[in-house]
Amino acid sequence: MKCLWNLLLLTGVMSGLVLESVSAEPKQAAASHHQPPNFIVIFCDNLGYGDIEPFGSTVNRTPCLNRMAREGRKFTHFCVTAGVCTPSRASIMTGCYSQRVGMHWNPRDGQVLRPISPYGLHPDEITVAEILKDKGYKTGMIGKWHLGDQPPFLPTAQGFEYFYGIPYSDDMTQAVGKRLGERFEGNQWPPLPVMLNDKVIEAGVDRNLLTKQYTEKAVEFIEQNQDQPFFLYFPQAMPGSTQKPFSSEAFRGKSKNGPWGDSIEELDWSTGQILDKLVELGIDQNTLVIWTSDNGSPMARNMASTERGTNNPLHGRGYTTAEGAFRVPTIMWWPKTIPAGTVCEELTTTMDLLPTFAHLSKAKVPTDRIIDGHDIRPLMVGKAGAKTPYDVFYYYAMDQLQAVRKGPWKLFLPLKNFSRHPHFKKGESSKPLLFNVVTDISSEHNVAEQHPEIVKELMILAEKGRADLGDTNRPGANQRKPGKIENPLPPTLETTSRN
Ligand SMILES: [Ca+2]
Repeated sequence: MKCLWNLLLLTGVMSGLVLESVSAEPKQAAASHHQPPNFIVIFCDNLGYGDIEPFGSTVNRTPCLNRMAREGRKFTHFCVTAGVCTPSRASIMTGCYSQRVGMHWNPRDGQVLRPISPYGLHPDEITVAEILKDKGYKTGMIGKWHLGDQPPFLPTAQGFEYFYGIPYSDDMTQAVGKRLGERFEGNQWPPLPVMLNDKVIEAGVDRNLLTKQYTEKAVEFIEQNQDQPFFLYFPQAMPGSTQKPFSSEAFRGKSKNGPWGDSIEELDWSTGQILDKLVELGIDQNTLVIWTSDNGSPMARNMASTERGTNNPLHGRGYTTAEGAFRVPTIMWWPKTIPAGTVCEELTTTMDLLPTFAHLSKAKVPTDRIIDGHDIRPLMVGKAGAKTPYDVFYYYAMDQLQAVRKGPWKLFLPLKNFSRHPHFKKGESSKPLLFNVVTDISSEHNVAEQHPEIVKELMILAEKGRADLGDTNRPGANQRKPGKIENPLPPTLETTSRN
């Protein structure tokens, strides 16, 4: 018996050795002809435009992302739809503005969901995961969800067959909740819950290990599903919203940029693990990997510093409607399909993933509702002369429309008041500011007076946006509602085991 096992093992090892070098090609060829592509979306948290080397960082070392950019395509005008987490994530999942799906603000939480919120992404919304699952994809999500921590709103209720991660932001710990007290019902917040599917499996997690553990789970998911089409949504927790981002021992204290740099260098390592695994399994030529961030970095008080991330050379901090908040560093990688070492400078957004993935997998884009994103396949593959599909793009802060972009022009609208603005202080009323965000990368030159006709055109487009998506104290004609439940319970080991 023992001999037989040894023989089997030996044969296995030998055939593995022999086949390793040649097995990649047949699998690639078979996959590309018969199977729709796999999708992997790596979505970092609060990582700024200037935080990685392909986008100009000189302090954070990112060799794997450099390679990804060398072998793939950089998108330099790729936008999210909000300067903060929850609304930005609602868009990448639904292909819609967060104002469309009611995830831009709610009376209990404000602009990002807090633990035990009765609100979440409405179960009737169709996520990209649901579209792909219906086409036979294996769908998995690893990391930070932040679209509702109650059972009807969890990833497993929104199209993901597998979920490993934290249902909200990793800075919403029990200790932080205790300090908040009554605010956001902070005193009820449980220890940070790690969930497997719809159950809490760990309460109070060591955040230093998040990137490492998430990466191991991601590699496992890819290995397990290598023979079928899969969609892996991988929203990383780091660098995130804490003062000092977390990293494992191998990275802690190793960068030239403190905890922020350490966490970014670990994210870079994590990306390398994923790309290497795809190549090793011979499925790289049938897998589209998109690497991006959910919004710009908050940046230190001294904006020349990089210790809390940087959006330079773009203007402004995360959490606002600045270019630095909305434009995120993006790389797309799909060997032999996406042209290596190229750059797309056309406006594209996270809302485009749903329609584009639907087309690539031959699924249908929902037609019973408005979807704001577009099919950007021509821009992805570098088709000659391909242009942005956007006639207009809106920059909202919660329910307030603050800016509008058309072509190279971004107009900040005149506002009587606002809670936060990238160009004006609280208490000031803002005047129209017009920037050419293509030629004036740092939004330094207001040319509103030189181009009154463009200001006028953008004001008309703003009014169109307000009528559709709403504005302060004014509902839009085509807004849908968020999900809401009665009596939400804290996600704990006890409550979720009762489900
Ligand atoms: Ca964020």
